[in-house]
Amino acid sequence: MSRQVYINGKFVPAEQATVSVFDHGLLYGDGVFEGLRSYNSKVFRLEQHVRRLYESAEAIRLEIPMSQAAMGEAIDLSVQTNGIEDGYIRAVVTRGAGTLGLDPNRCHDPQVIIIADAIALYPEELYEKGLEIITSSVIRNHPAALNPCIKSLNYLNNILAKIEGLEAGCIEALMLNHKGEVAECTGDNLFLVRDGQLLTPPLDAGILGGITRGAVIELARETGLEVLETTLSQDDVYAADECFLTGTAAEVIPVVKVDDRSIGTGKPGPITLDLKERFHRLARE
Ligand code: PXG
Repeated sequence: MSRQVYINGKFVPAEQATVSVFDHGLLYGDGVFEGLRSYNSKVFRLEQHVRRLYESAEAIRLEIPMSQAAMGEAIDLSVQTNGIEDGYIRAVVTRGAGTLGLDPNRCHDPQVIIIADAIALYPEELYEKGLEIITSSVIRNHPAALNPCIKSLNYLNNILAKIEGLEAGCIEALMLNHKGEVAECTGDNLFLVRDGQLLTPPLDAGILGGITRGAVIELARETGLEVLETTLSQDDVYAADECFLTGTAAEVIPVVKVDDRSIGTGKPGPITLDLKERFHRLARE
């Protein structure tokens, strides 16, 4: 059976789930999205993702034509309808079809789309060996230009950094902010371990407040680790004992090299591996 895609209140076969070429989501990247994950057919931190979707929408003054509760139900239903156990879900809200001009007031029909699919996992080997990443020359969007807290359909900032990473043979790339501070990776947040403390850039470094990031901070505090949300430099990264990334797709993944510099022992560290296990259990419990 073909995939059933939710679009504006109905489930239709994937091939029939289409939007207008005049949709400002396409013409201008004018819209918002969320990437969620299901484990055993249950969506991880559904309410938080839905809240973030609505916060993103509010930030771009896009009114989503349904309640948060109805959105949550539609996301759950997308997973059930497609018989998905471990899956990846994309929720998208576009500004809708308008005219060939920026004016969002000419768009009257926001499109609500939910796609539930199987998850494409990173190879297990990467979790055992750890990632090698580079620092991209592309800086993260200035928060006063397009705040990285908004998960908008305009991901070019991250995509340009991702291209640079891929050209260097890396599946992730570290992005600095306009002040040269460590921000995050193209689709993952960054953590360091230094002297037994967990460090991660604060939201005002210009990052997306990752839901996995939040869960890992909670888990770390539960185990008695001190967690500091603090400004980090590239040198802090190079000098760290351990480094890892967090994200819905990656969960917790160790980083062992940044810009050809080995981090710590050059192997995934004990605190990273412990948090990776704890998150794995939390997501599946
Ligand atoms: N930073 C950025 C810029 C992100 O886009 C994260 C951090 C991690 O946040 P969560 O809430 O997932 O812990 C993200 C989100 C994909 C994909 O298809 C993943 C993200 C964004 C866009 C696409 O893998 N990650």
